[in-house]
Amino acid sequence: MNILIFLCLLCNSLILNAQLFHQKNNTSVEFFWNQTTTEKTIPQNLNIFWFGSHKAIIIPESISHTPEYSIIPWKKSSQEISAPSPLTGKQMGVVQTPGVQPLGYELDGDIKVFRLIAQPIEHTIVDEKYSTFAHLIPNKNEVPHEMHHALRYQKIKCWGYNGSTPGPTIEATEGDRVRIILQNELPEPTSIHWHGIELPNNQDGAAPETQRPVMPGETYTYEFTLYQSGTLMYHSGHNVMRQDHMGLNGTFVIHPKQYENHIDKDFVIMLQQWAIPPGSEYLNLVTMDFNWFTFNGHAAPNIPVLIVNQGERVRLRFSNIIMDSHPIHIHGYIWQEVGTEGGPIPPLAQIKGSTILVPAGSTRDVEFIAWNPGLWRLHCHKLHHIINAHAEVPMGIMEHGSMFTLVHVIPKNKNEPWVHPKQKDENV
Ligand SMILES: [Cu+2]
Repeated sequence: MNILIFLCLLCNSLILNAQLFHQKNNTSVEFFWNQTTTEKTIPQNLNIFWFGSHKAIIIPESISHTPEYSIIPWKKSSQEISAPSPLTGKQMGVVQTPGVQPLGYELDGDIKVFRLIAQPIEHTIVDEKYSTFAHLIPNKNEVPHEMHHALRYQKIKCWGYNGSTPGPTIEATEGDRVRIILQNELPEPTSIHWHGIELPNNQDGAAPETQRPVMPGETYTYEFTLYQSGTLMYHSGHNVMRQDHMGLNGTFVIHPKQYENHIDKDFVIMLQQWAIPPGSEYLNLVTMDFNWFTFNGHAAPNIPVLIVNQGERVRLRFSNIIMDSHPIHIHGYIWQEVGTEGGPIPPLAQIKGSTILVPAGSTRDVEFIAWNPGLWRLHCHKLHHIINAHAEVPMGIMEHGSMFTLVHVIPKNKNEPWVHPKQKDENV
């Protein structure tokens, strides 16, 4: 497969939707253009031509992302990328971010010190080799496989923190003093904005308004005290459209001073979306036609199943920094909206539902008691968001993809008949 990128000589931008993905011979090529395939003939040995209103130059993919040619370099070829900070993988809190390594901290006196390395990463969104939930589905329920759209493999060249996108969840407690040391291994300047956090202006990470951007190779230190609690976020505060879409975001959980130990399972799910031209590992950053949607950087069927025991109190924290809203729905339960990025919602104001809309730039926390055993779907209810690469799938029976996973509520006693909690009350 010979993938080429088109660079417009007039508007000086990459024509990212126009991607050659198959070269039949020297002169006839197929283009993917606004989700339709057209065939064009290009004179041999000519690498400049008109494509619609764009005068385009064809650059082979092998050199299109090198510093000499690229407008959007993913990584400088000479760049050294560090291994994730040794604090990565160190579980020191109580929340789980399935699919993302936890992040521990060091103590400097009373200050909790976290380390984030912003860096180019190669990240696998979905790997056709395995499914996290196929083994849970009874064989007798399977539709003949030939009727299915096949699973597929999708890797992306993107940016992340400490080797992952989203970056690791930062977990601290109201009243803590935190220090976050950012190391920039990106090919361009960056900063981190602490989204929703009430802090001094010079710690807000809005470069260049409140700080000089952190140049490639530089390290920068943020330090502030946490005066609030809730599910908050962090993301790039410089060249935001590109850097956030490239994957530079994460969740920042601040527990209340009086820790709520009534929560048995506390999960963070960060919502992300990507536009990936067919056959490519590079992101299209200039379209709003997203075709991959992920929970914690993974698409179904690779999103970890959330495993809880019957009777446990479960909290799900959804965080969403990117540009679309996602209505996340659960089967078999009515949950309660208990928090936003503004903190806990007073009990009398909590709304019940089975779907929670998570707007762009917001977080939503829901809670439920896992009374109902079984396999329950948890997914976005924008239906294009539960299909992988929806622009190119054939309309067969399509495997669920993108923002789709299961909550597996393990029964206390497998042989017990199903009982609704209200029924139990009636029997008392
Ligand atoms: Cu969605």
